[in-house]
Amino acid sequence: MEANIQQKKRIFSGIQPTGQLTLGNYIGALRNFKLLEDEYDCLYSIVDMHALTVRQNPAELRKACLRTMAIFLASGLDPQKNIIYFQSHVHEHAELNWYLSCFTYMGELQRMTQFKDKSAKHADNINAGLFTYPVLMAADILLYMSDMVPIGADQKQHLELARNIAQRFNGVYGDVFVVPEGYFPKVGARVMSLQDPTRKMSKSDPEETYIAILDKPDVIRRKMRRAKTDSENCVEFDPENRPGVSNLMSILSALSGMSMEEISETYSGKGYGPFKDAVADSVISALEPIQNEYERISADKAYLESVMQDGADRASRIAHKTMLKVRKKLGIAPLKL
Ligand code: ATP
Ligand code: LTN
Repeated sequence: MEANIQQKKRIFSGIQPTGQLTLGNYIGALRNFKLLEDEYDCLYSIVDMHALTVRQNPAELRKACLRTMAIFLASGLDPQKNIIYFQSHVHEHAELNWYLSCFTYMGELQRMTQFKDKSAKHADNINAGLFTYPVLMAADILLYMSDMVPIGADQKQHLELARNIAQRFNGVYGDVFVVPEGYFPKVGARVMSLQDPTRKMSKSDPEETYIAILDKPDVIRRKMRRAKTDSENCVEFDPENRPGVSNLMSILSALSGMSMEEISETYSGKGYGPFKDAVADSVISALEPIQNEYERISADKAYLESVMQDGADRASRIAHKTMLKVRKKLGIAPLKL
């Protein structure tokens, strides 16, 4: 059985249940999850322990966890084909996190740009978890011997660190971990904020800066119309000088399959109005089916619970095997001699 599972390459990815999932999460990560489910053996985790690096309201976090799970399922991920589960339900993540932290250098963590950004954002709570966050992420990935990790461009640096940790560990103990590769979308790997297109769209920023996967059509249209562009009325892909328009073009291209040239030809010289409406239309038609499914799935608590339990069981079985190997290699005392 296990041998069969291992014939397919393995994929792991995680999304934090912090607030509302955004169009950036969808284009950068979630959409690819579905595309990979037939060819690979996939684990998709709601990384709730990562979410605690920023102070959370418990009732809100609990809701966000279930909402994220329902969005995973509503986006079409099949829980039979994929292992969909909560990070905190598999205790081995925390254990491997500790072991790997002993193979990670302070200097490496100090270079992480997400740590620098988040420390600036949460200057009153620069906790040790925020600093060691990438080690837990490495543990998530390495625990399942993952070959590939579908992520947005903002996670490239963290993945590189996970690779370095795996290689360092393997250098000492032999080939224990698989060294994972990143999988990035061709267009839309970094969807930018609608209000400050030099920054990435982020679910922990103010509402008007992002489109939530669950935003209704009128809200999407309004946010798109208000999205920052420039005064030149020129639909041309130039991220450096026209970050706002270029961001909207990337969104349209990622969702419609149109090339940048086609978009330019179709919408240049007509003012930004029709262009922004077209972007809004493409977003609405991509998100509408997910929203309809979401309504149905989120009302079915028994189903959500069964997916959670099954995911935790299946993930735990793999995690358990990895940890037996890791503990043995490290010389950690086994219970049975
Ligand atoms: P937060 O704002 O709470 O830090 P986030 O919006 O960055 O959250 P995560 O849960 O950290 O979201 O990310 C989940 C996945 O979505 C990751 O693979 C990440 O690379 C991807 N992602 C997040 N934001 C974007 C974006 N703006 N463009 C493309 N991909 C993104
Ligand atoms: N760090 C990621 C979320 C995340 C993740 C992972 C992504 C946690 N563990 C493992 C891929 C694989 C983020 O902030 N977007």
